[in-house]
Amino acid sequence: MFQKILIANRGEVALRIHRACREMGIRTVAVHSEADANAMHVRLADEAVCIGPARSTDSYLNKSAIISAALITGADAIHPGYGFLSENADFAEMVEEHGITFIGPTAEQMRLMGDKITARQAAIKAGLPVTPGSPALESVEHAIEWAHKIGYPVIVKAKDGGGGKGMKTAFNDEEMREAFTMAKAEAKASFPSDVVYMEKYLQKPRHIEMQVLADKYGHVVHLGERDCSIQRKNQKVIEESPSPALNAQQRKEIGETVRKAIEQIGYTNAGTLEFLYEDGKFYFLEMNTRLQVEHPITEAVSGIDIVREQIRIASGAELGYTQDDITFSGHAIECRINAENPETFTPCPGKVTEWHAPGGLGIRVDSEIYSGYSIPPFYDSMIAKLIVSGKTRNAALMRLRRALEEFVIEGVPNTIPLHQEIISQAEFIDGQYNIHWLENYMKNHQK
Ligand code: MV4
Repeated sequence: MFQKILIANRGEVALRIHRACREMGIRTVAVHSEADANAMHVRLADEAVCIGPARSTDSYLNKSAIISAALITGADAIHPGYGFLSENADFAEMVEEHGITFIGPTAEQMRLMGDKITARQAAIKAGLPVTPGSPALESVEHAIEWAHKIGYPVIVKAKDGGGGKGMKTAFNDEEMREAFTMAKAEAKASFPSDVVYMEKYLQKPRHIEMQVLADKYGHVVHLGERDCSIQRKNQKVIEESPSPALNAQQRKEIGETVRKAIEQIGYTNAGTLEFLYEDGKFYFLEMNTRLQVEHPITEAVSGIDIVREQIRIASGAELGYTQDDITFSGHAIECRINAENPETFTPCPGKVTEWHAPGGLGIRVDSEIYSGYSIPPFYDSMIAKLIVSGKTRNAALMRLRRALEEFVIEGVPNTIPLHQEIISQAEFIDGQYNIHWLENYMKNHQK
């Protein structure tokens, strides 16, 4: 097992990784920018190294500074967390070339599953269901030809797209001409490649993702699903597990399909397969080859410490259990609490003058914030994750209502009132929502 792990991240996820290390008897090295000298992740770690100026590109994205910090402190592994370098195959490769273990999949697996087109091909080969789709589109005429084959509506996507950029829907030939031209132009402006392709457009899907763990000996388990449909502008707002849309039989089926696919692909460590779900059917979208923000709801219902498992797997340990050993119990919901202006949703950094996190049975708060902490303006606006669990969805909901009421955050505007509003809506309470629900709701309830 590792003696010392360098945590190549900041914020709550750096704390999350530190906590797993501590419980495993592993020492930790924090890295930080000049703006983060007073951050909680720096205070908790056994050692800390300043890796550069405030801007992420100069610090948390600075590969050689991070690897140098690991070499100087004698760390034998690096955990990248999420965001920053977590899905950067070149970084993973560099880390390994320096004799340090990268806690995650191999660079090769990251490249295969990180590229949308190759991931889609690998998914099809491994038996995962996907939306009907086209090859790369050469011209408007070619696009229209494919749209007729697939049947309207369709969605044109950039090969290298992300965050919804370069995506255009078309419901007929006229719209197709514009969608193709616009998607291609947006792709050219924003991504390395202006290659676009199309898929059948699903109009009211849910976003459901499956968590997997795989060791280096071909053992794979799934840890059930997370429903992440409550989102706006491609940012998840609330996630829950299990999904209110699935029954036990459907969960078992998609779980087994995913487990076999991961086995066939030969992927290792923790990963998440994203699907759209509509009318009882799943469609693979893409894979995240990292730990995810919303992993705690899976931990709550499966009882498995995902970060601990990532570290064990990376060190060469066997999973030591099979799918039949995993049981799911209860229901968990996570609210992402961001420091942002409630009207414009722009980040609002500043000093947190009062901080009191809720507690009690079934409550988990993952946050780097303390009373008197100044949130720097350079990074993501998420300041806390509130995770509640209960025996049933309704019990979790009642507990969530109570916990949001108990939460005290003063000094910075934040999204607690938004969460309170969402969870009081009939559609949310009934679990009747899709990926468009929150944006539609907000459009219709502007103050
Ligand atoms: C889709 C889709 C409907 N049909 N593909 C948006 C982000 C990108 N990762 C994939 N996205 C979508 N792909 C087909 N064939 C709808 C979306 C989509 C979406 C997906 C997941 C979560 C939020 C979303 C918000 C808008 C659109």
